[in-house]
Amino acid sequence: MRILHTSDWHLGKRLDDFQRIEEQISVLKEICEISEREHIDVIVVSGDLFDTYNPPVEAIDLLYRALKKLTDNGRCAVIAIAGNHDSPDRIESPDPLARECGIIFAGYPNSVIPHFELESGIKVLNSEEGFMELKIPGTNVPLRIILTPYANEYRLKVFLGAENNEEELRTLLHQRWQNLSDKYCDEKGINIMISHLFVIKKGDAVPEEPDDEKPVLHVGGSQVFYTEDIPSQIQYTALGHLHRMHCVDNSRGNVWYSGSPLSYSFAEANQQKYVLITDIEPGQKSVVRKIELTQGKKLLRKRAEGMEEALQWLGENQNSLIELTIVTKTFLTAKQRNQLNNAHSGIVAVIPEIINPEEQSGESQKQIDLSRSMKELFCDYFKSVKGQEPNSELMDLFSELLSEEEK
Ligand SMILES: [Mn+2]
Repeated sequence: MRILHTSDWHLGKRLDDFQRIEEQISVLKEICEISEREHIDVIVVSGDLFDTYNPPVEAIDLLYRALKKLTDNGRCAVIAIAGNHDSPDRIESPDPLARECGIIFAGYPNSVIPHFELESGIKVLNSEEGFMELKIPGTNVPLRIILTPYANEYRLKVFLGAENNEEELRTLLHQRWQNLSDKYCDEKGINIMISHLFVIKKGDAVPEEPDDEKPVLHVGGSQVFYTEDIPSQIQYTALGHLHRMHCVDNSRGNVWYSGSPLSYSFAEANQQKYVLITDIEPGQKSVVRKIELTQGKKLLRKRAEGMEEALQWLGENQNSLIELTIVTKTFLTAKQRNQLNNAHSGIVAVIPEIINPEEQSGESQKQIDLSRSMKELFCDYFKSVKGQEPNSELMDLFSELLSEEEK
């Protein structure tokens, strides 16, 4: 059985003012082409399908079109779960229609996939909370899938009946996975897991999460799970959440993040993007291959020594999105900014790095002392912007605002 694993599409995501939808259309088309060429049996999208709970219309349109295309008229099963950026209810809402095409959505860790059968041969053989067993056309071997879409700590605790700390949550989730595996996952079938969680191999360094993730995931403590919590019957674990493609652990079953199909922040600058293809036979170790994606724009970070170098480099790196640091003696003039923007249409940010030894030792380098009072800080700020002390009328107004804030 051949499985294509992708995740973190973040449809509708922008980079500052830059739309990425055209790139998303192209890269999903590329994934469809890879799927056809490789004769894929099952496609897995491991969460963060959309970038927000209320995605724009063109993102919704793109998701359904792309998933429908990937099913190849119901021949190929497509399984997509919710990530922390997705609204679980929104993900599941088109489910009855989607199932008719061979698309299966799971929004919650306790979602139950209803029994159904398609003319193409896709059939749900078994189903309970967080688990399903599928018949896939063209093979007699059943596919067992443990499904754990993203749940925040609170929801996960309620779902698992956990009360206390992270350690307990981890143990309970492990027990749940193990019980499902012991019940369904023997060597007569193929056993995989699909999840949108932060998973590391115990003892490994904790990788950086995507730029936008930290506030979401770390409310009330970090939820890190370990590959040792994954039951030994599971031959492949298709993870979503981290945007860099990598193997988390291949000591027993293979555990991989496919990563996102596009670089979505400058923390991912210069990353090559992939989809993963896994061949699995019953009772055997899975074999994983990566296939490069070529359609997205590269995100590039560049530090240029002056305007001349910047303009030349911009000319040489056209089809990309750029964060440009420019070493300069003064602040950039409006004219210089125009020159840069005329040289390249994908400049996301220009950061002037001012080198001026005389000024550096002076006023501009002064540290802000946050232990001082709000009024003193305001005075300083006003002086630095206006070049004079605020008058008493303004200070009275400021005091009034402060006292209202305190109330
Ligand atoms: Mn995520």
